[in-house]
Amino acid sequence: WEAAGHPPFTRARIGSFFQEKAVLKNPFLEDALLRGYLRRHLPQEVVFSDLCAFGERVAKEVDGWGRECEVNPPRLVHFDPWGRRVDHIVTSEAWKRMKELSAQEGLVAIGYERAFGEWSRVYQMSKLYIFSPSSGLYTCPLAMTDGAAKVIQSVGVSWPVEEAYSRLTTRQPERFWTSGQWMTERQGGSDVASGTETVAVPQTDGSYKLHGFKWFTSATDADMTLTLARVQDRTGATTSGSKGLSLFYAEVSRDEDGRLRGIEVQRLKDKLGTRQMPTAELLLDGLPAHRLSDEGRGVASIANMLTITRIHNSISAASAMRRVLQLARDYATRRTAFGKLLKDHPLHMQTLARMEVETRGAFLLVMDVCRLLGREESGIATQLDAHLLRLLTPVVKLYTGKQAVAVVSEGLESFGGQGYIEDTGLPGLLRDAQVLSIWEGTTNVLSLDVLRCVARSSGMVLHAYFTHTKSLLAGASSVSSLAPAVKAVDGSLSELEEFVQVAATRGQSYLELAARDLAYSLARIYTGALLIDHACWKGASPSDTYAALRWCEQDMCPVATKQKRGCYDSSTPPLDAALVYDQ
Ligand code: UCC
Ligand code: FAD
Repeated sequence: WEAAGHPPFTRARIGSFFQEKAVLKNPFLEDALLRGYLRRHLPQEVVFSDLCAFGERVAKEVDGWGRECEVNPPRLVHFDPWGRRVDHIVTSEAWKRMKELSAQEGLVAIGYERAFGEWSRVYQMSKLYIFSPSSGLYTCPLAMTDGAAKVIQSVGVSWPVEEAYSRLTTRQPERFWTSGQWMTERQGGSDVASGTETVAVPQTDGSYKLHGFKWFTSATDADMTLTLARVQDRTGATTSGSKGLSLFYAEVSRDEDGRLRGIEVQRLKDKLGTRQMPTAELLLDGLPAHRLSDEGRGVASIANMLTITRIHNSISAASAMRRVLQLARDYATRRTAFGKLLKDHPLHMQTLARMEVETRGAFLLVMDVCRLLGREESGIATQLDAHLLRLLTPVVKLYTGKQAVAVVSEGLESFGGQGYIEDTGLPGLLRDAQVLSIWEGTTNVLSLDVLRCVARSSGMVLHAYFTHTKSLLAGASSVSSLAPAVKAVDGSLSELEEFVQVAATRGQSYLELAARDLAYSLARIYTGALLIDHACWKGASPSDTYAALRWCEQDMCPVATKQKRGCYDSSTPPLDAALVYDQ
């Protein structure tokens, strides 16, 4: 080596080729469907310029903060140097900047200012959709904050929650509050009615002190929370089950010595993802609180929060799919394999196109639910709208939560090995997607919620579903390019109607076994109709038509397919159990 004239010491020669990374461009300008949807429904210049400017900020500035939240996760300091218990959750500067930004940009406020009437929620959620994958999971506290504001609005904005409402919905960063949502205890997150042990001890001034243990509390640096507890009577007894649960409002505050009032932070959770955000176990030891619901109406009252947070969850799911696609399609213009760019390999494009179809479907489904929410909040919802909103909220949450994992996982593969490399930021997208089907109601629990709302409405929600889906299809009857898609949705809808009729004659266990497939069928058929409807709009593009046709090629009514195979018959559960526990 030295004889060849090289110096004795030199840097390693590692070659001259370095792959260019995928570049995040303005997520608003990069999203043809989002812009098309807004051009169709909310074509205000002020909305476009706000979303465009925000998109630019997200790409240039905020995305970096999101990354900082990931690499600098929160930590818990239990004691001060002198041994006093302080329970400080130390968060990154970037996390704090997210709070300021959220207020300034009106990410909660827009939904309550209602400057765009029935379309205000669509506007708000479009902004969150652009923000979500860059937000360092700040969309989680925002979801709960929005949900808390909604609950307060529904119980009445008066003492003791007047001030809280104004802080949750303000655009002033120094006044802005976030809220927690403490429902889960060790015995049960899904079965809240059986799992809640927390008791509320009445105080002489009409307030309460809460004693209990909350097993999962996210974004625990919040300023306030809504939570569930059982009111103790004079003898200290409580009512068990759902009828014993009431809804409480509590502020998270500190005493003169800097100690949390009535709360000990047991520990922070060590999580697969969502690491940017603190999730804690909390001992409530005399937390001062006010009852917001009538006694025993806790679950029904917090249901308003669940509607909002489940819609936020769906926005995050659609947005994670969109983000990985935006990056993947950019990467495909930069990476060469077998002599040509990835974008010039038809099989690679087919893979991305399939992801695109899923993403478009998810987007239209969630935006339609936002549209319905907006109509309800503007006081113009028909009975049909109200039924659809109730039915489609669990449907959109469970469907998009699951699809996000599949699409983001496929998206990671489209970067090859780099998709698996931590500091590209890509693996975090997959980790964070995995939670979307767990919190705010798991897939099965929400499928059962669908059954319950069908039963409690005596089938009216399904009637609304069939009526509206048919009306969406009717608008496309004369569009020949969409005929195969219309035929497919129409056929699936008939199969679904048939299933419903047969299932109604069977017992509850039959229905429960079919619940997940039923929810998937509801999601796929309705989404097919939405894609068709969007493709019929006069401003639609050929890609809108193509996406509708592609979506409708899949089995849109799995519940009918599986019913024909006898999958829900009483012989199935023992076979399933035997298979699972086969030794
Ligand atoms: O996970 C959580 C926070 C995570 C962080 C936030 C992320 C947000 C997204 C961010 C994106 C980045 S908080 C924990 C969430 N936990 C859950 O979602 C619980 C899942 N379990 C269920 O949903 C169950 O179905 C329960 C708890 C609702 C079942 O309780 P009950 O008491 O057994 O249910 P009932 O008896 O069916 O319902 C009691 C009342 C009824 O009203 P009435 O008495 O008037 O008939 C129901 O109609 O509550 C009403 N109700 C509802 N109303 C129940 N569910 C609903 C609903 N979904 N909508 C409207
Ligand atoms: P379980 O209820 O024990 O469910 C276990 C499994 O059983 C699931 O697959 C479920 O689908 C299935 N299952 C349950 N019942 C049925 C049934 N009847 N039929 C068929 N299948 C069923 N909670 C809060 O209150 N506040 C928070 O801020 C919060 N933050 C969270 C943050 C993270 C990162 C995570 C992971 C969770 C958080 N949670 C929070 C808790 C979350 O809401 C619960 O974990 C979730 O609701 C599930 O409850 P569980 O963990 O008790 O599961």
